[in-house]
Amino acid sequence: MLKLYHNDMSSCAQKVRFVLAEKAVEWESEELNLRAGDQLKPEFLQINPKGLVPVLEHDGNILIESNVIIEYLNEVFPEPALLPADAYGRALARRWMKRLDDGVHLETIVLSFGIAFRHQLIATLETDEALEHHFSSIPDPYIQNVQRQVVTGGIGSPRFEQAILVFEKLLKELDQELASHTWIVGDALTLSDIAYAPYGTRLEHLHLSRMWDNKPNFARWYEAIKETSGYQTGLAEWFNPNYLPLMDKAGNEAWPRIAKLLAAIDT
Ligand SMILES: N[C@@H](CCC(=O)N[C@@H](CS)C(=O)NCC(=O)O)C(=O)O
Repeated sequence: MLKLYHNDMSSCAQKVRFVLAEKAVEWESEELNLRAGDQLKPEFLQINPKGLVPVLEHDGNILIESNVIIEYLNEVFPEPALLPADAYGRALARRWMKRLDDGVHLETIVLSFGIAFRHQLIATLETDEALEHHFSSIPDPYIQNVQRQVVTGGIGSPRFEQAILVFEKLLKELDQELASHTWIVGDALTLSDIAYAPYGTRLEHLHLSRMWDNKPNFARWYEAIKETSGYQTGLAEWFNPNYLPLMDKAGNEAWPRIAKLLAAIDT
């Protein structure tokens, strides 16, 4: 039995659903409402004390961490292979995936909450006390810290600047990498492409695809990955129509500040 605890718009859950779709495996869905705090309820904290999705349950074993989960799925369901046949290729794919855990994902939280999700939290929780209660119930101190800064300060928060810097550097490097091959580590789709797809998507949903107007190779890669059936089944079919207009509108409003930050990086 394969059961996924997930959320429709969660970037880490998106990559797991993408892999499940590529592998054409059946799975049972247990969806959590993250804005309602389902992930912080005692019954879920018993499953993942970090209070985060995705969680995969397979034959009685619990797995957390999306990159670990997709590697596991790739081993347990070997067809189609989603890592290169050679050890060096696999090392390259893992290096790119590690980078997500080393900071990119945290910066995505900064962008998403700083631009858009803060509005949902502020509207739902209403008072400073309720917001503080929300922050202090987040088990991971890093996430607690970034949420506190950017939910409160929004795009004016100094923490926001760092996120733009990290993404601009990442997109430039990916653009360079993709100049010489179709996918991130060669000419076949791998877990590294699948792991990065949700981050391009998050930027697009936040009206930030303008960040790759000057990065043609990344733009080509992103359009190609959106065409895959795994993307359609694992991501697009789950997009939440209640989130998209807010993300788009708030992202559009944030653009002048972001454009200024980007111009400062380039000079
Ligand atoms: N490193 C973890 C990160 C998981 C994570 O941050 N999950 C987010 C959704 S993408 C979450 O559950 N957030 C809960 C919240 O927003 O409170 C992974 O790769 O699985």
